[in-house]
Amino acid sequence: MTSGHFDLAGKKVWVAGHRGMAGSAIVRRLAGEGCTILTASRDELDLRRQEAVEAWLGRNRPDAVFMAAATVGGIHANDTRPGEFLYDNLIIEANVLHAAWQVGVKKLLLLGSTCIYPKLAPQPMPEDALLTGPLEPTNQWYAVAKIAGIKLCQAYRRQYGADFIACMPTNLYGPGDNYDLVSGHVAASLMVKVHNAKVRGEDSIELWGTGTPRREFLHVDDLADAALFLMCNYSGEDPLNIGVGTDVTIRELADIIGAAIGWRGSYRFDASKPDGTPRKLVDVSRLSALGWRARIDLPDGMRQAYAWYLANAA
Ligand code: GFB
Repeated sequence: MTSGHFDLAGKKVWVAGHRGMAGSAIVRRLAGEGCTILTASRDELDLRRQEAVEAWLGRNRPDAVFMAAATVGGIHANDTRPGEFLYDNLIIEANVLHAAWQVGVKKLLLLGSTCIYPKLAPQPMPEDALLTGPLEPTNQWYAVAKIAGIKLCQAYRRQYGADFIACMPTNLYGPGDNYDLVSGHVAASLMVKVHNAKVRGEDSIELWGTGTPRREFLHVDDLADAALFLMCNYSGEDPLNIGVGTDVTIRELADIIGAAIGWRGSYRFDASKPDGTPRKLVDVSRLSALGWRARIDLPDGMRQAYAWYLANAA
């Protein structure tokens, strides 16, 4: 593992995907760093168009790139839109990384995902579990694209000496999430379901699957802090996990969200929806050894995320 300091002050920093939950948190976190933050709206720049990406990067010439742009969604979206999840993510990563290398970007951080690990990886999952077994079928398309992104970073580092690094954040929650019940991830979806049940005076909500899978949840402000930490302090070929080190069952998550919102009730289980990977807890020992750890615990983070939802999205 290699460390090396990269200073953001005075630099031009592009946050690709600044409208998404992770990208917008990185923009908020960069505010005090003394850098010029570059963003491009989807109307201005379609990242799936290679010439457009090359032209935009050629004009703007960032020093550093946070690569947070991706087509993302929860387990159902991953399972039912395989073409979009594979094509969009492959082409966006290839366009951004290649053009970034061409214009001489000095540092790039790619956000991956813990779904890159085999379905039955050892728990907690160490970084070297990558490519040691079959993927979870529901999100294999997204996982293959993210694995390709990690490999692009490694390949450009080896062949061209580009300082491109990759990280694997665990499941995220927080301000700016996708609150759509069909395409969203579990944390935001359960927040909406519990909120609606409370408002309507209902005493039960629906959970997909069995409620028994275990997931680890990282507040997106912690993710943004970790992303800046790695951008400034890490330079190496090995991708690094970002997580909190503990997980909960989906049923326990629903209880935590209920407590944050002030609702208690029972759960109906929809067996027609998939459970996905039984457990997805990352081994955070490499990131801890570098000196970073998450600060926001799940009950506090959920209360804060719900306050944001009430103020901005409910
Ligand atoms: O967050 P989630 O959609 O994705 O679902 P994954 C996590 C677990 O929550 C699954 C259950 O076991 C779901 O069956 N669940 C229960 C629900 N109720 C609900 C609900 O109302 N909505 C949703 N969405 N889930 C995704 C991957 O996997 O995680 C992506 O598909 C990505 O590729 C992302 O890696 C971080 O954690 O299973």
